[in-house]
Amino acid sequence: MTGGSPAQHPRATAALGVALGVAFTVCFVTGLISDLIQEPRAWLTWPARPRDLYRWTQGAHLVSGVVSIPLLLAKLFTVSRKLWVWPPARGLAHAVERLALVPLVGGSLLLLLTGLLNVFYWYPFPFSFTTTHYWTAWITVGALLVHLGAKLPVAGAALRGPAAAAAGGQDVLAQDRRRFLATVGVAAGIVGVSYLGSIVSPLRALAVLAPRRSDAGPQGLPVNKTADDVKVVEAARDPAYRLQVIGAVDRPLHLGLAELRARANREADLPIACVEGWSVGARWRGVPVRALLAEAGARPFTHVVVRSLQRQGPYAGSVLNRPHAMDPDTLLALDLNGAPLHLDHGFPVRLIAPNNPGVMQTKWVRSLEVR
Ligand SMILES: Nc1nc2c(c(=O)[nH]1)N[C@H]1C(S)=C(S)[C@@H](COP(=O)(O)O)O[C@H]1N2
Ligand SMILES: [Mo]
Repeated sequence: MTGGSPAQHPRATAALGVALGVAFTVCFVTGLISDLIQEPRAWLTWPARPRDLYRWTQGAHLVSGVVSIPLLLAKLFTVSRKLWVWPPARGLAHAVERLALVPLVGGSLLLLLTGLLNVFYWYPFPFSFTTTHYWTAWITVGALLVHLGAKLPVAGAALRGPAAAAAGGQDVLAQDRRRFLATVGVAAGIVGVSYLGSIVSPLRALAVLAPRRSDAGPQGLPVNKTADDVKVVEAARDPAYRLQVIGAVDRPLHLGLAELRARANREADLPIACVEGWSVGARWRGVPVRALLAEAGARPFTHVVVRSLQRQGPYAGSVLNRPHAMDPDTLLALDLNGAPLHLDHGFPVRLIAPNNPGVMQTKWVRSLEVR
């Protein structure tokens, strides 16, 4: 019916389509979650518990994304002959369906490529990664809905229909097709497990395809941005450093390192979950933000703005919503894994909170402003 290789059969296309549909849905939803919670929204309060929820959603984002790469390439292969049929459209509905393939295929490839480059810290594009990735996702999902509307009945029929006609030759073809799908499945599995290794610490040794090990770096944690990268070395080492607790408070605080250390009475095991493809748990010791707010006499507030000694860049600050600010394990950390915080991990103090995106775990904290 389709000619070409036995893999280029509607049944293979449909099976890959189902797998891709699941992977894309997981990837889209987990991506949206990450985007939504990085800005405070009136209608959504991201909770501070469970502690590892964000870590799991972003692990799912990463794994569903990388698994989609072999699935998508295989699916494009199964339909490659059909993409160039002539005439290009048999009517208006068919034309719409085929036009939607442009944003669908283009968008999918762009999403997977930019995501993968992000994991490898390579930004060869002149445009912003997050904005491009975000809007491409919406365009791709829109095109995917059109595609599903057109193809769901076809795919259903292909999956339900007889695997092969009774003729012996057809059996061989069906076998070839199954072998092809199994190979794609194994490839997707290897890629997925490998990236799972950069999220789940016990599987670390399996992270062979991931660009970095989650335990590389000072004090057993990776460093994306060093103090030198963002020019905070001098300010962080300045003996005149004071942490400011300001805003809607009765008694603003200005605390030096020794005063902070005297208040560092809480330990917590909390992960850093970076969207750029790794996450790792660590033991932190520091001053509970809640205790600082109480000491400063914080008035009723909705959020706390955290600012870094780093003056520029998208991660020079973050916002703690109320549940995060009030969680007893939300700390300004001074120690990491039993030793004083390394300069590149945010010395003199860094924010660490449960179920908080890595990008919001601000390093080199200069002030907390209660709002
Ligand atoms: N001031 C500041 N804090 C920051 C960042 C930064 O660039 N500047 N990077 C964030 C990101 S993206 C992550 S994942 C965590 C851990 O980053 P690290 O590996 O650079 O320590 O710190 C966060 N805190
Ligand atoms: Mo990150």
